[in-house]
Amino acid sequence: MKSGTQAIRTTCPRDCYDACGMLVRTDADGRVTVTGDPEHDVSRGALCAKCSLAYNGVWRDPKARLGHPLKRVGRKGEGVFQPVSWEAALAEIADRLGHIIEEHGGASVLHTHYTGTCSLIAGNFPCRFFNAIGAREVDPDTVCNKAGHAALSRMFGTSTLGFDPRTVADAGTIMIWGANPSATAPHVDRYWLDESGATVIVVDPIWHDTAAKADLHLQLRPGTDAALAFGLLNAIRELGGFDRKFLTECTEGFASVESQLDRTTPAWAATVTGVAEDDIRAAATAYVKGPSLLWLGQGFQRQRFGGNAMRAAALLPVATGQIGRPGTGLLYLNGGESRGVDYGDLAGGDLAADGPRPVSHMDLAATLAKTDTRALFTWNNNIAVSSPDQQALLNALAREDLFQVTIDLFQTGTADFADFVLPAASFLEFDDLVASYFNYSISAQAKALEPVGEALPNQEIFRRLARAMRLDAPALHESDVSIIARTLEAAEPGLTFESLKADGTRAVPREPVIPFADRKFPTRSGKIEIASDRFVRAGGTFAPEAVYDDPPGSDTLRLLSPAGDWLMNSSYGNDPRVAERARGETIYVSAEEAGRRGLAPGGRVRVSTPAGSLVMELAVSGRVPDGVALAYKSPWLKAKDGANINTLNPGLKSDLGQSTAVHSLLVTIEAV
Ligand SMILES: Nc1nc2c(c(=O)[nH]1)N[C@H]1C(S)=C(S)[C@@H](COP(=O)(O)OP(=O)(O)OC[C@H]3O[C@@H](n4cnc5c(=O)[nH]c(N)nc54)[C@H](O)[C@@H]3O)O[C@H]1N2
Ligand SMILES: Nc1nc2c(c(=O)[nH]1)N[C@H]1C(S)=C(S)[C@@H](COP(=O)(O)OP(=O)(O)OC[C@H]3O[C@@H](n4cnc5c(=O)[nH]c(N)nc54)[C@H](O)[C@@H]3O)O[C@H]1N2
Ligand code: SF4
Ligand SMILES: [Mo]
Repeated sequence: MKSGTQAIRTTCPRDCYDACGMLVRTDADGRVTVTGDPEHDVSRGALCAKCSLAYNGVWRDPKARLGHPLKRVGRKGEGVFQPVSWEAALAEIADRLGHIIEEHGGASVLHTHYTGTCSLIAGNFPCRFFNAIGAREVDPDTVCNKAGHAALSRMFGTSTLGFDPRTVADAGTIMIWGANPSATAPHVDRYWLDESGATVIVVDPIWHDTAAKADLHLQLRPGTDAALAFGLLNAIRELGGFDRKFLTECTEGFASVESQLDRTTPAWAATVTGVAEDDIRAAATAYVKGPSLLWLGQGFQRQRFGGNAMRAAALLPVATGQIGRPGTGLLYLNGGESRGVDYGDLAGGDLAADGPRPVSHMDLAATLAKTDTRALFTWNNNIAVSSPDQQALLNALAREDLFQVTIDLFQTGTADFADFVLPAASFLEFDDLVASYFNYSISAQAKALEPVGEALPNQEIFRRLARAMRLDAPALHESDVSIIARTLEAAEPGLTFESLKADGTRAVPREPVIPFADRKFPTRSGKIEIASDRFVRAGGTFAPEAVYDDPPGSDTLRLLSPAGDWLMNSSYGNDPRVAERARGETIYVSAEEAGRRGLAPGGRVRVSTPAGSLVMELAVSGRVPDGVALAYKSPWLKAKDGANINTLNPGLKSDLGQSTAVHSLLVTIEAV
């Protein structure tokens, strides 16, 4: 390090499995560089390419960042604003909000948020304010992973207590079902997976980089996951791989699964899924041999029967009793609860009393179109880009009688509609905590830079707004120092922020966790509830079923729009160096599908659903099977430029959790 250079250790809090350790270096001339922390276990000195560019680009660029509160002077969506002081902005917001609540009640205020930052305080504290005023929440997970949570939490009693990646040394097989770590967990992919020594099986319609290097890639037709799972179960039974003792002692309802198995032979599953029968048998053999870890991704449950697909895939460890021992188990997302994180406390759950029912993201556009919603707050997300029913949503956001406040780092397409845009400080600019959703760890997010302009952390914005509204519940004014200290004490007695900052990341608990080692499950019965009325009441079927989607007709393709390498949802789409690489306007199909339609690579095509259409650039790719079109999610969108892929999605729902089924869209593609 050059003399006079200062380095501050911190953590990337974006929505990513990795939670990389970072160094923010400031040299003697004041020049700042953001890099990976060489001493960090996960990232080992490198950040992903997108963050490397963005954190040394648009993320710190005062010309790109919002530096002052803005008040709208133009029409909604036009993006014309004038700067105002924090005092003036907060006073007027408090006044407008006060009147709306008085006349129409707290439930006429809607707030939508997600994981712009996953920092524990910045990601949760604002909910205290909304709970206190009785506002209505747009259920955040419904745009992402709710079907999976709804399935696993009913089955196991929790969806956030997954295998501990530290136990990988004990695993003989790792099965990755519907996740793409090569893009969404790049360091986990490169180090944890590659160094595991395990047999790796990937279940995914796309031949992505993790699939390409796996020992076995089960390239199923999208929407046939449950059929594949049942085919695997049939093969496993034939191999004598069922753990009958475990099934009897620890589960309820397996008979409803077993009664379907005679029919779901590997040969049948091969016909339905498009995966070779031999590969299904090989995967079953490797899984049974084990010990096996099953990583259930978030991508594959975004389909019509996503909840059922999740329940079916999760039967593999259940039927084989590969739970509660090192090197076994399943992981969806690891919640911070096992590290002492109390999300109810962070988000002020106690303040909610009997709050109004949350709204699904799938119903957001329709909800906003009605005049009973009078005010909208958006923070930590960019709904104009990421949410479905895009055209209807943009129309609803244009309602002149809807009072909108948006808090972001940037003037996003969503912010263009706001009456007030409030500048958020970035995670580099304040202290907070990060709890990885893959590893059992807790990390310091340490202030490394001064905020851009007058930007403030989310939590400080809501403390000030609470003050402006004369709301005096102590939780609304609690300091970050107090929350950090309490959270760390719960994570590990005696752990201070100072010592965590020195280490960057701390493994919590110190010893690897073996979930369900005691064979007790936090369900009502204490067992794994494979089949139950609770699923029926939630809109699903009693037991998981070997159902599947038929292949698309000859003129349509199934559109998958998962994460790509270059964007973090819509974030960084406004960084020119990132946008150029992200190729957000490209749609990929197989050479056969292009040929069948007479489409030339590089040509402009119209992609349509009954909900809308979009002009994109066609590319031919060997990674995409016949019957499928691939586009990456969420290129940056300014409303005046029109639309992105979410204009094609009318807000399809999955079977459980009112959650997104964005990967079930059928599209037509024709030359323009
Ligand atoms: N680079 C990057 N990283 C990210 C994000 C990003 O936008 N960019 N987003 C973050 C967020 S918000 C999330 S939720 C996570 C998600 O990260 P992951 O859990 O990895 O999920 P996705 O990448 O959405 O989708 C994973 C895979 O699901 C596959 N898939 C689609 N349909 C089916 C199906 O019917 N069956 C099966 N078996 N597979 C299917 C897709 O082909 C894709 O390869 O990533 C996070 N990390
Ligand atoms: N077609 C299609 N659509 C999808 C998906 C898909 O797979 N396909 N994936 C879905 C999924 S999994 C998800 S999670 C959603 C994600 O959708 P969004 O939640 O909209 O995600 P981002 O686009 O990253 O928006 C995050 C915003 O938060 C801002 N931000 C960052 N840090 C802070 C902060 O500290 N404070 C504040 N106030 N703002 C901050 C960023 O600048 C950015 O504008 O998209 C969903 N949409
Ligand atoms: S987004 Fe993920 S891979 Fe990229 S720097 Fe952040 S934690 Fe690391
Ligand atoms: Mo997500």
